[in-house]
Amino acid sequence: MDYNKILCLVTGVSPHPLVEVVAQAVQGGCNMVQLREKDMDTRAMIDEARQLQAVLVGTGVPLIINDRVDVALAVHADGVHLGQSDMDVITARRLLGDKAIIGLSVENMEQVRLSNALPIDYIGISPVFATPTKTNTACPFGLEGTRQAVALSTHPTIGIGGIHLDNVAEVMATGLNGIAVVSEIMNATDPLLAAQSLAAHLSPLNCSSEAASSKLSPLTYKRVLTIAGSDSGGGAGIQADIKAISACGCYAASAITAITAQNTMGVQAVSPVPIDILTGQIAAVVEDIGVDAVKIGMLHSEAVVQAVAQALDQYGITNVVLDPVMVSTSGHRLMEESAVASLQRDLLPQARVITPNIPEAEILLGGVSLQQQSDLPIAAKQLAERYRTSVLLKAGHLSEECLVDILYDRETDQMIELPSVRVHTPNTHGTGCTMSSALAAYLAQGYSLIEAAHKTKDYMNAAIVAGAKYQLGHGHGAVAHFNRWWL
Ligand code: TZP
Ligand code: MG
Repeated sequence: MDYNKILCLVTGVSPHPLVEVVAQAVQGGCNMVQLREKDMDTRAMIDEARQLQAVLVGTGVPLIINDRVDVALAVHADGVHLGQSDMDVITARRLLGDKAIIGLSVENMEQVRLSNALPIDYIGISPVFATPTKTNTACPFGLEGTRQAVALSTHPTIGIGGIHLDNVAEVMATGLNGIAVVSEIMNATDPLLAAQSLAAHLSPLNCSSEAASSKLSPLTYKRVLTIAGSDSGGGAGIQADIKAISACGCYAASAITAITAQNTMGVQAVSPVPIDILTGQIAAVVEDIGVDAVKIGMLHSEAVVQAVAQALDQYGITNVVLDPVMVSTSGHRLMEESAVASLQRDLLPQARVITPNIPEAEILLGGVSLQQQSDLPIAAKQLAERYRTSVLLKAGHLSEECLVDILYDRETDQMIELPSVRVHTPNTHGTGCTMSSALAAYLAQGYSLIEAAHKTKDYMNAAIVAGAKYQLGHGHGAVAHFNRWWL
């Protein structure tokens, strides 16, 4: 997370429906959303958090939950914002893990000083000015107090309280890394315009103070390389991978193994890319751009499998998600018979996690038959042992209405369930490519395998549900990778 120009929308009373105002605020440039509900039942708040997640999925905008660590845990939110009388940040950090964003409100200089030693990601300087939105606040910092707090803090700083369009410029000139607002956006006639107008003041170039510029650093991406085949139809393969990786917040690079003539109806032709061009693409990306994770999809022949195995070895790449693509949903063979043995011997053990569907798992286990849900955990563990890798086994080929994908995490010896309700839609082309790419994107961002799997499943569900509303081609359409429902 880059804290240099945070514009955080904190939810509150509004004349607009909540999801609409949040969607518009994000479109206008809000890059953090904090759900703040002081008097809501737990169940309703979880529900509301999920609605906001559906709005935010694919935008890269984190959802932070005010005060309620339980709600944040329940929905796998990106973090929490805690006040001085909420759960202490050390306990919250233990419960939420290293990757969670934890913000802490500070109300005076002593609290700023103490916060410097705490495991938090930012402080909320609260309030900058007195505000009718929250009346039980401490004495406002004012501009001079905010400047001093910014200078004292070793954490990124976000100001809140009484910040409006007419004072945002002087507020940002104190050196704050960002601002949080309720009423300026929630009460605006046009929330998109309000967010846009505030965002225009947040360019780092406008932060003139030394404190702010000392915290400025060039933005960096988390980078995912996908090694896979091209799908001219855009729903699967490299094209789906690039969309999913981007939607999940990473920079996508590609090495194409084969070119297919393909659409929603099926695969009409496959032409392999020469091996030296494949290895050339991998070298070009790794040696210049670098990679934080690699996703591997369609590998057409034994020579391709060997070339990829060798490249992973040569560059010491271990954060690898391997989707053992063998047959397309339309029944077209995408991997030559001879390549399968080589994949099993030389490549699967180099993956951090493999993502087979049931027919692929049956082949990889030497022809067993997986008939029902209860077979899947056993199969996942057997695959993990046989190929020395973690396994995300997808349940989609079973006939159940409730689909429970299984993750066996070999790193921590844990088996977890990833449930979802089956969506009745023909638009399932590319789900495997999309899912493995999303998983690689979350692993690139440093999430643990289990956290990444939960986030991937949430993203997939939203992409399938959103994709079901569209008609594309005459066969199996694609999922909606960029699930911004207002577009
Ligand atoms: N915490 C300190 S002030 C405040 C909160 C939640 C309310 C800020 O609201 P507004 O409308 O942006 O002044
Ligand atoms: Mg609180």
